[in-house]
Amino acid sequence: MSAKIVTIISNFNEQREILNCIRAFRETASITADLVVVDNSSSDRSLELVQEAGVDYIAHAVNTGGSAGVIKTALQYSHSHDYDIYCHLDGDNQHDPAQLHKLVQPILDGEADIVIGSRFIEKEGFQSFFFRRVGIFTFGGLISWLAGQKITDLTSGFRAYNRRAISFFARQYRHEYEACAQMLLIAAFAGLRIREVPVVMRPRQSGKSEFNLIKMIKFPIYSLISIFGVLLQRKRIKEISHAL
Ligand SMILES: Nc1nc2c(ncn2[C@@H]2O[C@H](COP(=O)(O)OP(=O)(O)O)[C@@H](O)[C@H]2O)c(=O)[nH]1
Ligand SMILES: [Mg+2]
Repeated sequence: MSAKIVTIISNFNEQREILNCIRAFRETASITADLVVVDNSSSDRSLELVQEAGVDYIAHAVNTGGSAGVIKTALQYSHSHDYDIYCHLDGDNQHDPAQLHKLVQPILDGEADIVIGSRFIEKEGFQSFFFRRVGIFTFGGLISWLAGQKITDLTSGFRAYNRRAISFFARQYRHEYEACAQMLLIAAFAGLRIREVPVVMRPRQSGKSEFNLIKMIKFPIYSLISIFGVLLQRKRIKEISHAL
């Protein structure tokens, strides 16, 4: 029996790239999967373009203040539509659908619950800018140590989640998580197996990254507070994960 897979594209004001992203998926995806776009209340024409392209979509009525809100919706959608695997692509076309099989295979082989596409294993393609790499490296080390699992590309959204991970985050874990980093620590405490695979990412061609100067300053402070918050809830996370 083949796995039921959904690929969800995160969109916020990606009018210049969203169609390239959809086209790349349709023409080059290395897996068979349904396609859904989650729009985080874009103010440009991107949602219209998605509608014109005839892709299924979910449109948030209000912006959730960052991409984590899209991932929550995507996990809930995957759960309520009974998918075995949810693959995530960013709408800025940085993630290559031709590499999706790399994310899905460890799940099909029963080796992982969450697979992260990491650009820092083979160090090819877009590597992000220096200060962000320093942040990813520092917090990656901290999270890897606390989680007991090696994570090199903490902020990579290019991921696949299996049924256990989908179910845990959609159904059991009701608390807030703001960032990718915090989410991975929660996952590790819940006993979910995280695995990284090497991928090559493209640089963003247009639009703006959500990591601007203010976020770069806030990131280490927020991350430390949220990591501390997760540590305090460690016991409870373990308890609810037993209900999986
Ligand atoms: N800036 C921003 N991006 C969002 C939001 N919601 C969803 N996204 C999408 O999240 C994805 C990743 O964002 P991006 O800024 O490229 O992150 P980066 O690649 O890690 O620098 C993109 O596909 C955005 O369109 C939001 O509220 N703000
Ligand atoms: Mg991006």
